[in-house]
Amino acid sequence: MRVDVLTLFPAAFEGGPLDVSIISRAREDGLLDLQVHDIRDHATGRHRSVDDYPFGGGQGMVMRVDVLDRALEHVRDLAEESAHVIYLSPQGEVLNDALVRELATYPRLILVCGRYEGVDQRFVDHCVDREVSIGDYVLTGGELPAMVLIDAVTRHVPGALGDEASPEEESFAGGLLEHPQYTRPAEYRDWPVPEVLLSGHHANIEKWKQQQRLERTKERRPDLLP
Ligand code: 9WO
Repeated sequence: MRVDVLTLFPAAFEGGPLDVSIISRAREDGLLDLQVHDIRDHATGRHRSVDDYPFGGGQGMVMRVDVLDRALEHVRDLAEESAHVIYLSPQGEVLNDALVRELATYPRLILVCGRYEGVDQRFVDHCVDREVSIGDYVLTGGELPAMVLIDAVTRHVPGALGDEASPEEESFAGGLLEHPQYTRPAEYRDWPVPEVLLSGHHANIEKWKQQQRLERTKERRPDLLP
């Protein structure tokens, strides 16, 4: 999968979470081709400004539609594959497991990161395929949400998790939260491991795990239950 990012802060993507562990290996293996582009490269005029005052007044600055459109069309033309264009904003559809899986089926995504008070609505209306939020809070820009989206989607690119792991059989795949997990040492302070897990009785262990998943989901996330 190819992902292009449009941002005013390309440095935010260097030496961060996309440069370690599973995502780093997916990039080395050619499963994820991630390219980050500076929106300011497409600004014109003596001041190279990318933002301006909002029509109608109001606080702060808005990113200009002409600069964004030029940046997007330049990046779109860097590859042949058709691209699905996503703007990260709190006004978007909230990212969940189903949306992550859907986004992972596109051969190419272009992620646009806003700054300031947002982008000119004409850019969203005419250039963006979908607006995505990672949760109901406001940040200082779309860069961290873009990294979250890239991390979540890359895990679903075939081969990215290695041969053993599959994103099919994990939290949310079955619509429930995960059961609690324990490892050695079996004895530590007076903090016991649930006895059934040490019993070797596989049927009982599976029953316990399923019960834990149901109980936790009922307790913590009843909205996930059918
Ligand atoms: C800032 C602001 C300041 C004064 C009055 C109104 C205001 N609105 C905003 C604002 O929403 N700024 C956003 C910053 C504009 C788009 C990029 N920014 C952003 C994206 N913050 N949070 C996100 C985001 C994206 C996806 N999921 C969660 C949060």
